Amino acid sequence: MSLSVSRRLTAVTAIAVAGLFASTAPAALAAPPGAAAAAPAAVAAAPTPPDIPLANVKAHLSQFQSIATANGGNRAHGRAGYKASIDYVKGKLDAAGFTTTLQTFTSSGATGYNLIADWPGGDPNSVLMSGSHLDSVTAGPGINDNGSGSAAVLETALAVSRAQLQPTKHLRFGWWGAEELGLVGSQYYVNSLPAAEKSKISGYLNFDMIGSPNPGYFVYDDDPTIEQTFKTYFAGLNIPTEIETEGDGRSDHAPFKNAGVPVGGLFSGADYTKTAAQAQKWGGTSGKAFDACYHASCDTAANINDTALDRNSDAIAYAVWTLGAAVPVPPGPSFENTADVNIPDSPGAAVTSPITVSGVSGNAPATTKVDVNIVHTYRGDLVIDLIAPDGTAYRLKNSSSDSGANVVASYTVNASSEVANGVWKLQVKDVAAQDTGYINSWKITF
Ligand code: DTR
Ligand code: CA
Ligand code: ZN
Ligand code: ZN
Repeated sequence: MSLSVSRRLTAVTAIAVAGLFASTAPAALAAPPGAAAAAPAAVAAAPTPPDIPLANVKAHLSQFQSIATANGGNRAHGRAGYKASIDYVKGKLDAAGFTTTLQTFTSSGATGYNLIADWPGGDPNSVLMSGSHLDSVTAGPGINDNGSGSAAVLETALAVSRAQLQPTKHLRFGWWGAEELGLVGSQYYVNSLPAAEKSKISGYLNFDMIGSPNPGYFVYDDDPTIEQTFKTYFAGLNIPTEIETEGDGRSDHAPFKNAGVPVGGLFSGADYTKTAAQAQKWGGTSGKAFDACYHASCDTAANINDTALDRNSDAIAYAVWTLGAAVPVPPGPSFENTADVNIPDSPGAAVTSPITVSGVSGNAPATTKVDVNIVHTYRGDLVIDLIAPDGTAYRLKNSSSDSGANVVASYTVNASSEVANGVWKLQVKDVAAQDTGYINSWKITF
């Protein structure tokens, strides 16, 4: 493991220079202050999803309100208002060219209905499904819970028709009955699917309460790719998001998740209280519920925040177009340090190269990517770790008898328990005598 003289001289003179922090973040995320902003990395351009017209979504909500008003004030399972809601949604989809199926089931002695709508075309063995429950509680019209999700999913489906979209995947949409009785309709649908059909569903996107009057922007943290799709969308709007933590089992994605289907979704909050920190970043009122009319008679057409409904509706379209078109999801923001850092031969101390991450909301993803470029004459000498801002070490590479030169590699780390912002470090230690080298550059992508 001897060094050539020139290599040795280089190694001796190599010094750490001021870190050059470049970020290739989505346009809306500025590079860290003082950083040399690199040109944004080229990413596969996802087909341009449409803007979902807020007025169209609100028109569906107005219909749901009228239906409730004309049918005892609610749209609950087993009541006339629910069946009228199903008939309204089905009529729109039939007219738009969807293949619709009305699935009936019985719950609490009443007939329930699921509506399934398939957009003709796409790979029948790779189905992207979007859904929402259409029923309300008996106490009120259920315009936010969950007219909001149902109207947004409906309008996204109608946008697919307007665009005559020809996605790679097969697109399916669902409106569930009797969710308020305990996810009855969606569970019935999943139970009714043969295993072979279940395995064709590449993802299920759930939208239950997405227009809360005192809104938060929550993203389900289930499937990492679906989660990243939504986070990338909101990052493009410079809107921070949080992970939805109220309860995995609390909406219609649960039966799909329990059946092994990748799931994700969006949520604007229910009866939990908005904190001061959340009000600081999202606006609205701290100390008040995200939706003070949750499961109450006041959950009417007035119980909606238009901005949240609009943004979440557009996010649904973005996800359907991006995931359905099977175009690689644009990566999240990345940050790089290109400063050379000399690695002393064993038994020298470990060295580190820092990257300061800022402007990234929430936690790092389960698929945090670390690209490493190390010049060294015997890479088997090297132990490489990623050190999170809180000091947690993630082993990237152990030492070995690999006598090859250099380490040019990508590692994927589940750093989802780490806050993204802060100082991350690449730590390298040479644990075998002779041979030295230096960290040439490294990059972290969220
Ligand atoms: N259970 C839903 C509302 C709800 C409460 N927490 C979450 C979390 C994620 C989605 C939905 C919800 C309902 O009452 O319909
Ligand atoms: Ca919009
Ligand atoms: Zn509810
Ligand atoms: Zn709901």
